[in-house]
Amino acid sequence: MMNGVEKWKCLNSDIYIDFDQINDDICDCPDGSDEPGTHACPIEGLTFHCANKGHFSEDIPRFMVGDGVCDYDVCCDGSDEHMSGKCLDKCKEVHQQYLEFKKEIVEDIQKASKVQKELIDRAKEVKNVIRTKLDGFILEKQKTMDKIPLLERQLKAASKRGADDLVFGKISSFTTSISAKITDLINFNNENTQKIQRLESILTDLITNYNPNFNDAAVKSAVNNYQNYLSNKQEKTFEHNLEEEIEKLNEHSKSLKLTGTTPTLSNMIHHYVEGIFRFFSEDEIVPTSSSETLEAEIQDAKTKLTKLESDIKDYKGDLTRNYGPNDILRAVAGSWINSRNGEYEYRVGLLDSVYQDNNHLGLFKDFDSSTNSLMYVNGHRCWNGPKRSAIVKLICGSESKILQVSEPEKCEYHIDLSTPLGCQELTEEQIRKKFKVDMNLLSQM
Ligand code: MAN
Repeated sequence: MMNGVEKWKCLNSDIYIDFDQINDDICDCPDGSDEPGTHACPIEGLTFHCANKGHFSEDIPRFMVGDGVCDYDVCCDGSDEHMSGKCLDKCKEVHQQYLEFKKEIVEDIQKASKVQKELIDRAKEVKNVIRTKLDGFILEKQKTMDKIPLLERQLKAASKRGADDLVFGKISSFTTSISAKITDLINFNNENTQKIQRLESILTDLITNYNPNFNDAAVKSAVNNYQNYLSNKQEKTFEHNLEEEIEKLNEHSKSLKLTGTTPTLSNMIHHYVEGIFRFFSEDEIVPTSSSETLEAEIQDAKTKLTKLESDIKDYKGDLTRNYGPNDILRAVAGSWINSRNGEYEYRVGLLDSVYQDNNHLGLFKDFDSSTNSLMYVNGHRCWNGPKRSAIVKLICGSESKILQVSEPEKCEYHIDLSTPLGCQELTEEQIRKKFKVDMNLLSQM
């Protein structure tokens, strides 16, 4: 009250103004508090309050007030243009649009959450398979690690015994010499057989052609004896495969180890003393295979170990990788979503690769929870530029489809993918933020 007249006091100063100076489009208070409904006071940070009865109230920037535009998306009651009275209150209609939008979005989320539950179950199974495989690899690695030193000790023992311990090493020179002598003997026998045949043929000629009228006692005696010889002669042939037998003996001796030595006194002492040491030694190793076999087994075990170590590293890495909430992305590995966008055909392989026609845009690297996006890197190199890469943003939708593709930087692709994977429960506040008023549906002003 000033001089008996009711006045209005500026909020942050002692200036008093008349009530009709409020919102009269003239800035009277330095803090702008007399013009909350106009943009007469260009003071940053001050907003205009739209009550939006029947919908949600909003504080809007002052520059939107009195600019001749009905900002129904934020100020559905039209109070931003109250000076001109140009904008009617449309809050009822706007709120109806909002309710329909909310219903649709909630239904989508409910549908998606059903799909998600199934995917999460599948993802758990996939993860369990990986865990089981990893456990198997770890066990196998331990077994292989234990096996290698045993094989190495066997190999050492086998090499110590060496080739000298093989029967073959001891007898091969003798068997070779016997084999040569037998061959000589066979040849000698063959020659003698031929000589006998020759003599028999001479005598056969004699007994056939002699003249019995010549009373030659020596001839008669020879003829009689030879005839006796022929009637008592037994036909025998000497069947043998001695060369083959010798060869078999050689082969067999290659796999035999010497178990005994000539029982001289010194050999016997050596044998028993060694036996006593062996009895007390835990390290006694009896090789079960030849050195060559053991070497091959060690090599195989080492190769297996390297492979197991790399598998374990990969599987452990996989288990710690970000596959989204509840590991859900594991369940969709290998799914592809294709779509033509502009001049190119885009193919998005979840947890795999992204292609633009035949251009490789990147290999899946990681999931970025903060942007709900799959990150793909290391694609084909861009001409005179970096390697191609892609960010696939998951957007809530009941169907899986590519919504849009853009290339904000050369060879860096942004793909919006609608999928149930992108859905999550939303608060009223989040739904409101997503809501856009469809001006075309509002009744004519
Ligand atoms: C191709 C496409 C484009 C890209 C150019 C770069 O035409 O991959 O997206 O921008 O190569 O040279």
